[in-house]
Amino acid sequence: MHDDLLPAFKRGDQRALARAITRCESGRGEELIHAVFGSAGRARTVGITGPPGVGKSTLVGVLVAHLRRQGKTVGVISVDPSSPFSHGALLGDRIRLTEHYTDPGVFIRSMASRGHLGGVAGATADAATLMDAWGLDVVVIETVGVGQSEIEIAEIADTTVVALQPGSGDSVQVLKAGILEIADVFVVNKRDHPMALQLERELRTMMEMTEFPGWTPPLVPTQAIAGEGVAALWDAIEAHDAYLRTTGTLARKRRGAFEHRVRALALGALAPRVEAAVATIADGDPYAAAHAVLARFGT
Ligand SMILES: Nc1nc2c(ncn2[C@@H]2O[C@H](COP(=O)(O)OP(=O)(O)OP(=O)(O)O)[C@@H](O)[C@H]2O)c(=O)[nH]1
Ligand SMILES: [Mg+2]
Repeated sequence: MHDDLLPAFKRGDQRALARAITRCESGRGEELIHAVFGSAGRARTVGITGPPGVGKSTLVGVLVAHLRRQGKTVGVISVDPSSPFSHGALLGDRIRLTEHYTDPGVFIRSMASRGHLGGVAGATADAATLMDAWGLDVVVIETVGVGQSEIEIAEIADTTVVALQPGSGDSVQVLKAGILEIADVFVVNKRDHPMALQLERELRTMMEMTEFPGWTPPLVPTQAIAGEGVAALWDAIEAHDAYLRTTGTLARKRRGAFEHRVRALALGALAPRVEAAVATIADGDPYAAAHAVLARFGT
């Protein structure tokens, strides 16, 4: 089925991992995922999200360095659903990981949805599964923005870090957009900025007004360009991981992520068939027409 891809993947060949991800991205990864998903579930997955320019990539870069010093191998997935063309030459620049490109313990990939049934979140989930099954210890997923697909991608990760920056006035916007609900850890980056303490105060006030069932997200100030706060950030991620494991929340969370993927795949497969049926249905009562469409699927 997969020519030489699967054996090479299992041997730990990095190019095989890259090819496997490409195959999944283009919607041809079903058999591959089937063959390797039993080996996944060991990696720690961390999502890093937040508005453009807050320093997510700089943070990922220093986090990768921190993890490498601990001897951990790391996969990085950079997702930018808003610009499917930000590949190739732009990638190194955009994700600021150039110093890690030659490190065999670091695997870096940018994502697009292309032909994937589950959209960009589905392609990202497959890439994370592949990196995990391939044997990377930590998978970091960077997503730009605060839209629905970012929130979806956050659902895939065990721990979601929401990064904000001072002086942007977007803290309230971000929190309105449902980001407060998905954050397991808050980062206030650019703490060298004069407004940094004010943003921290704003966030703490908002958090005091919120009921957190179980886990209260810690707030970690960082200065990513200087590598400051990165150890505290990883400690916060580890603390969240310990919470997930000791309370049984991890199993629930992963079940949620699993259902999310299954739903996306099933609906993704169904959507074009519904579209085709709708196009051929005669004008008239929309309810009766909807029933007629469903009847074609035995519903
Ligand atoms: N002053 C200051 N600047 C920083 C800090 N961290 C990152 N920057 C700068 O902020 C800019 C954006 O950094 P990126 O890491 O590319 O931000 P990003 O969130 O990944 O950006 P997108 O991927 O485009 O959304 C760069 O010019 C960084 O050098 C920091 O702690 N302090
Ligand atoms: Mg970035």
